[in-house]
Amino acid sequence: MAKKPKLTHRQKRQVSVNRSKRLSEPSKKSELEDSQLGEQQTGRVIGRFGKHADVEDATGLIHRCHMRRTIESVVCGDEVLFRPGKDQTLTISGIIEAVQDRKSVLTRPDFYDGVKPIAANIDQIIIVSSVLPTLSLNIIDRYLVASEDVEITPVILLNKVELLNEEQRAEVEEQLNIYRDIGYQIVYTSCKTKTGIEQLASCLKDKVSVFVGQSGVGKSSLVNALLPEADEIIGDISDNSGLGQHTTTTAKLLHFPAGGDLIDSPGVREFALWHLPTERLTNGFKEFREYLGGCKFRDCKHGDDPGCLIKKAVKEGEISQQRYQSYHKILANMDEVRPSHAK
Ligand SMILES: Nc1nc2c(ncn2[C@@H]2O[C@H](COP(=O)(O)OP(=O)(O)OP(=O)(O)O)[C@@H](O)[C@H]2O)c(=O)[nH]1
Ligand SMILES: [Mg+2]
Ligand SMILES: [Zn+2]
Repeated sequence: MAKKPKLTHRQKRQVSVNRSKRLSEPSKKSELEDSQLGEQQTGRVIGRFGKHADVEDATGLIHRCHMRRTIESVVCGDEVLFRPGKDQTLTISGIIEAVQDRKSVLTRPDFYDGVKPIAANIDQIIIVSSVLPTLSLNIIDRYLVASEDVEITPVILLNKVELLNEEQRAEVEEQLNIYRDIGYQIVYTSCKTKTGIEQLASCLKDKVSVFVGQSGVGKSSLVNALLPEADEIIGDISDNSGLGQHTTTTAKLLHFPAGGDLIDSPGVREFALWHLPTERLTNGFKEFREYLGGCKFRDCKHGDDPGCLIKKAVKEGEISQQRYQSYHKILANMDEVRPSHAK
């Protein structure tokens, strides 16, 4: 008996990609007949689940669509060319034929597939954090790096602020002022008391925004506070961790009556950063940029290297100690969590 050939990692990955492609191909029977489809038109993806997508046409009608096999990926916010189904009584009647070039795309690394898109054509990323169980600046820093890397403006939002007493509030503001000082917008909200909801609404007006943040910080609660008719499902918080249980499971795009859209997506809770080369991580700390290239050694690690301008800026108070430590923490962690094939 011939020995089974040993596959390289790359070949194994290709085999698995081919297999999943075969699985996702519609059977001949279910493929839509040309005669069942209307004229090609433009639309926008407002929902994405399994192998289907909801496409909104120019008149606001929603068509549940299949996708042509040639299409690599379709995500919420995508502008597409599609053909609606003539028979609207079918649950899935149309087909997406092409995805238009994306103005921006939020991505996340996938262990097997490399980098995967999560949402497209977004203007700003709202990084939602909460004071419960604790405010994690390191997580905010990771989301900031991811936002800077895809060149989409981030906004930092702190929710559940009604839980803070005056002293705690002052402490939290002092911590977040580091971000304000380097040019990021900060919004404080409470879904319980409706504090800051109006300010948030004006920050989202006429823009396409996406909420990101850990489970349980209150993303869907904020959606409901902004758009009561959205009626998003709100999760319970686990007593042990103070974190949520991943309640929202499909991505959707919602419209504000006064203008602007909001994407609440489950895929953007965790921004792993291991797909980023170190230079891109460093560049994601935007206050570091003006010093980069000026260190004594070209391959400066900005640690204890002699002649490091970043370190000097930290010593002189130009760069916050907190952000500097956070940078090194992310850097150290990236090597630990990066899958071996991506090293
Ligand atoms: N005290 C307080 N609790 C809040 C506030 N906003 C949301 N919560 C609670 O936080 C919990 C989680 O809220 P969700 O809106 O489901 O959180 P999420 O971020 O959408 O979570 P996932 O969908 O799992 O990612 C619920 O128990 C909410 O009632 C707030 O401003 N104050
Ligand atoms: Mg949710
Ligand atoms: Zn340096």
